[in-house]
Amino acid sequence: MSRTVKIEKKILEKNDTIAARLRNNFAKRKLAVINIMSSPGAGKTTLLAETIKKLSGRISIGIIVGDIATDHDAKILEDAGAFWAIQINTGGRCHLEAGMIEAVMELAPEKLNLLIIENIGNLVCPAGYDLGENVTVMLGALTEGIDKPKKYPGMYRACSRLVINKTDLENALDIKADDFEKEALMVNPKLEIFKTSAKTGNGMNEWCGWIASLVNAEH
Ligand SMILES: Nc1nc2c(ncn2[C@@H]2O[C@H](COP(=O)(O)OP(=O)(O)OP(=O)(O)O)[C@@H](O)[C@H]2O)c(=O)[nH]1
Ligand SMILES: [Mg+2]
Repeated sequence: MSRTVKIEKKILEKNDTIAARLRNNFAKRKLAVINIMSSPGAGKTTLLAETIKKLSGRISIGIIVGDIATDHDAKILEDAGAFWAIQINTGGRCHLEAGMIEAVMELAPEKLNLLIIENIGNLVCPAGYDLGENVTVMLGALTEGIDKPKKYPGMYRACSRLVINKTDLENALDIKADDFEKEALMVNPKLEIFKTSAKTGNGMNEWCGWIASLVNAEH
């Protein structure tokens, strides 16, 4: 058992070293970087596709998407107007690691001014792996139920922003976004919160306004 813990510690230390190097390189390039995490199907790709459609005329957005298999999401985001979109298939690993990001950044075009990393849908492991980002965003969907912040506190504490998505389904689910917000704030009172429907566009102006404000901001 103690051997397992030691190996895990070593992997995380290696990840942190690469993440620090990445952060340094992102800063040199003046590149804002977001790591967005959620459970599978909460709406990351849909939200990002709508975000890119709104902002791609003004901002060169690069996307790195992690999934266990398929290039489905990268294709959607490329079609939405991403300046650069690349898919990482982990084959079975349930999270992205800094080494994977560093490897694909060798292919990134110079002209990017915002990089968004869509992490693998999973409410546990991605929270433990620094990817050199400036901002960590958690996306919770009303369809998951409002007990999730308390059941997965590590993820909610690892993030500084929370998007509560699928607000169009409030009535159908009989779950209020305001109640989800209260639960999340009990776990992490510092969360800054957006409420969106990537389907109807509700709340998208506030979310996209914040995303745009990250470009050229001091990191
Ligand atoms: N009603 C509703 N459906 C949504 C919303 N956002 C996403 N969806 C739907 O939810 C499903 C999953 O959305 P995705 O964007 O693929 O979710 P994801 O988080 O990227 O999923 P993974 O990458 O597999 O983890 C799709 O059928 C979307 O159309 C929303 O705001 N409202
Ligand atoms: Mg996706």
